Amino acid sequence: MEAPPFAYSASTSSLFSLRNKPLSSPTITHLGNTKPSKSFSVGASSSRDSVVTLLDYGAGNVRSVRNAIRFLGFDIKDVQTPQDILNASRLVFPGVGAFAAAMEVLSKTGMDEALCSYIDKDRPFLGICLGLQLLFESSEENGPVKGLGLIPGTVGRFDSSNGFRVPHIGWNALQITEDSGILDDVGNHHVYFVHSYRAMPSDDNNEWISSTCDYGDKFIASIRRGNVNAVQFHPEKSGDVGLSILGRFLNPKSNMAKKPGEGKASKLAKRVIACLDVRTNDKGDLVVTKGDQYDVREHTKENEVRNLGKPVDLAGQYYKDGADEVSFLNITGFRDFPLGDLPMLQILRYTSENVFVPLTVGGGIRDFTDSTGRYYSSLEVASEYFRSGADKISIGSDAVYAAEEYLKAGVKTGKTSLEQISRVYGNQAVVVSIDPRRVYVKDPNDLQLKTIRVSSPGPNGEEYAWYQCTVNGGREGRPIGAYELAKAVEELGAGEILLNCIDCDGQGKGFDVDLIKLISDAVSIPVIASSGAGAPEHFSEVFYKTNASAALAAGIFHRKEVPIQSVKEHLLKEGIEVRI
Ligand code: 1PR
Repeated sequence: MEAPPFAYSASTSSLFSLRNKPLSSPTITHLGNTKPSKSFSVGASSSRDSVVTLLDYGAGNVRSVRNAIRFLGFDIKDVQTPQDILNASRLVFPGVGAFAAAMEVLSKTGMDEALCSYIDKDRPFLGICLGLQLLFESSEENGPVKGLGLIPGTVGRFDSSNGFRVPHIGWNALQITEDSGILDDVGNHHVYFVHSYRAMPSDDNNEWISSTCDYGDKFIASIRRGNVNAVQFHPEKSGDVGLSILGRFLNPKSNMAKKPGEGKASKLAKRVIACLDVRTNDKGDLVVTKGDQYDVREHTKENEVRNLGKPVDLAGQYYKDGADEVSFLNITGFRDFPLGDLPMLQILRYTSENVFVPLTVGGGIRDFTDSTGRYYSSLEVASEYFRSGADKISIGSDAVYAAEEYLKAGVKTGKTSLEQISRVYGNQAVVVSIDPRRVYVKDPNDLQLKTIRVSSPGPNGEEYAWYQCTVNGGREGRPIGAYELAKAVEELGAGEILLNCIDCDGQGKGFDVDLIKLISDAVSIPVIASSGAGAPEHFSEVFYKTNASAALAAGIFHRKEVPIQSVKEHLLKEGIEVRI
């Protein structure tokens, strides 16, 4: 098997040579690449001021952090040696991957000592996510594992037994202490978190804490001492609010050109996600399309693929409109090979330069042998997506096969794409997209699969149904239900479920509440409700009646029937917390 193109499992001598190797970058215009106007100008006054040193040890996607720093008008110098850390005038450390692997790299390269010395001298530092956790004494993640030991305390896993979904994914409010530095003005706003482990406040670390967050437990959302800052959330994925936090760190003297507007954040917000189904049309251009029950062709003589716009332009528009996340589904990925599909990777690259909320990409994530006999593991495919700007990847067909195999054998092989990718990138980076179709039955005892009593009877008066999983874009039904699949993929390492419904897709009559309730009650990972949104009321209905953490829509946004802002205003009016 090929070695994965990321660094921390490889020898540390290759540490800085492997990462972010771009594929060739053809100029592609049909994707759309309109640059949204910048709402910030933080700018630096001298050329030395304009350089930010970035510690990227090659364990995953820090492209978004790079993009955000560049967007704010700064250049990046990558750390190559421990001395680069000591010479930095300001250092950003966006930790990614698992705690133990990160510590191993830092100690093998001598970066650990350089970091401790830099921080001890109170030099400007910003740690992000794992970059905060590593400052603590130890972590329970695959451990205990020793950390840098600068802050008293142990990083532990969230407790999901109290009903809170783990990973903690989404937009949450902060409780800010008085001297919060770069977090000034953030108190009333949501910022984006994605993690399963967290550090807890104690008498010993109290003096470090600049904000906490409430998610089942009260955990440390940020620390500050002098010029040393670290945040558990992702400023580079927190929209305008996040950019303003980064901007204040990069240039403390700057007055941000635009302060985030007023909000009323108090807890975890429900997310509204815009989804772009992408595929090549008959002219060979990659377009955003949208199906009715997965049929994306116009019912005309030409029978063309429905073309609803350019992917990069639409993603940029949805970001400006307030989407909490943007998902790209390469809907013919099951038959094409995504690494041969440069435009899809280009879409991610262009989009991530200007869109500062999480990006998910799905389609075709599986092992593949190309026409020359070259074998690519699903991990390589996912790695390329991450390097191109994805924050999460979504697996469809391959997750169905993995779940079937697991349920049949009763043991995990550790070899499925789901297991491999979540082991390397963490389960918060792995979404499983389910494409079920409702199958009505007269008698629930006829089946061994989970059957539910449906709220409206089937065509022949059937009162029960099960939800059959499909693969290959709904083309093939499989002998496994959505309920069985969801539980199996949670065990295999999925961090989130994107729950489509073929019957409801493109119908505009509302989400399949029966299905979404069934699945969101069955698992303890977040569930994204998808398919069928036709009006803002459908979003409030799904949040009232089910435990969905997010709701996704496509058609109503592409056809400009309902703006994202109207959905959010409606949810707020209904007393459902959303990010503004
Ligand atoms: O199997 O790993 O290659 O992944 C393929 C991915 O592509 C899966 O996530 C699968 O859901 C998706 N997909 C495949 N074919 C289609 C199709 O439409 N012909 N799209 C397809 C799935 C569902 C949602 C849609 C919502 C909301 N489309 O993406 O956006 O239903 O739509 P609405 O708000 O307009 O009702 P693999």
